[in-house]
Amino acid sequence: MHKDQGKTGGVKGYLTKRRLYVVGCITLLCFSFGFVWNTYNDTWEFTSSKVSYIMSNNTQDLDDFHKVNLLSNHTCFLEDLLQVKLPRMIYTKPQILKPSRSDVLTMTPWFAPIVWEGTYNSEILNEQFRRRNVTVGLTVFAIKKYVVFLKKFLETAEMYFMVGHRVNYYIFTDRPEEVPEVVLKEGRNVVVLQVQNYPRWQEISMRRMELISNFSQRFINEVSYLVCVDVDMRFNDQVGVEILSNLFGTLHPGFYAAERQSFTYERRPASQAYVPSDEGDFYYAGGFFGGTVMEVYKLTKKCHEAIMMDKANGIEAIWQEESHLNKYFVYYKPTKILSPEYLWDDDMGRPEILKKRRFLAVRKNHAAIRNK
Ligand code: UD2
Repeated sequence: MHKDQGKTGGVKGYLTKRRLYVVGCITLLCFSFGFVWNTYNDTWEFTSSKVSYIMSNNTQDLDDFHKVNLLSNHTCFLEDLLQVKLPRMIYTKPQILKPSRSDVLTMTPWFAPIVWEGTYNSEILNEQFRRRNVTVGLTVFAIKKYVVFLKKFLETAEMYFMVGHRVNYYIFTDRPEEVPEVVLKEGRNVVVLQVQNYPRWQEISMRRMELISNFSQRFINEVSYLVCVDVDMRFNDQVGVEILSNLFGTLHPGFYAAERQSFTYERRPASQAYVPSDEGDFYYAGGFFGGTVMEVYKLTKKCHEAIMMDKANGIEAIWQEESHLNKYFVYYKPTKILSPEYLWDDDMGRPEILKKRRFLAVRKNHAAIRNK
């Protein structure tokens, strides 16, 4: 027998006894290492799932603990817990027994808040909306001579409207070349939408419903909310995310304290805007409403259809689209209502309840500006 053959004759000339011994030792070492490694991992998994178990519910019985342990998926829960970071939110605590305003109604009977100065904290609201990276669309019509209002409107909007948020100004006009250039802050854009004009100012005012609904296909891809306002206005104080909600309307400055009977709703049953004398909550202004693009689409489409039906029947509502808006809000209640702070006219004086005048009518000479 060859000296390298030994008792394992089968491996003749290939593995010697000594080599086999070395291979055996290495194999044994590998197995031992694997066992130690697995045991270490199992112990770690056990420990980490135990941490998550303890954190989640320390009153569970042992069966539950085993279930949790089995379900655990190699995640290091402890590390995850250490990574959870939430911003601190420091502000004055709300006081249940001390309402912030007791001089005005701050909630409707259908639980829609009415927004007055003192009823909200803009720091909390700004934080919530910024996290959602919300973009707001502001629609405004400047047809014919009304382009003259755009400069002041846009300049003051840059100072006070949705400060710190993303804004698209959608300017509907028949005179795109007359839209003034205004310096805009970051994240804010002017979009000029060329539209036709009409001879009568009433028609221009009413057609806003049709145009906003027609452009909603575009708006839905670009903004989350739409705010629809008159152009012969200027911002005079902050108008921020506190106004945003699914569907909102604004109390008309001339009627916020009036009784139902004095609201200038359309009272002729022949009109689609007709509201019976024993219905209605508030009188809303045509010059400031809004909501999500979808809700504004539904509102403007419905109002436009009603306007067209009236036209076919040879009737025009007393306050044009404002009458149709008011009819809509009787049956589709707004989810938030803006106080007259958000649409004021200094000709109405300065009542005590009005802590801010955020959006003010610009005085205009009707004869000189309308139908021109
Ligand atoms: C009230 C309403 C307005 C509308 C109107 C209907 C308020 C503050 N305003 O405003 O929203 O319901 O009654 O009668 O509640 N426009 C033009 N070119 C024109 C005419 C009008 O661009 O030639 C646009 C412009 O955006 C203007 C808006 O239509 O702001 C409403 O017209 P208005 O301001 O002359 O009507 P007014 O003041 O009676």
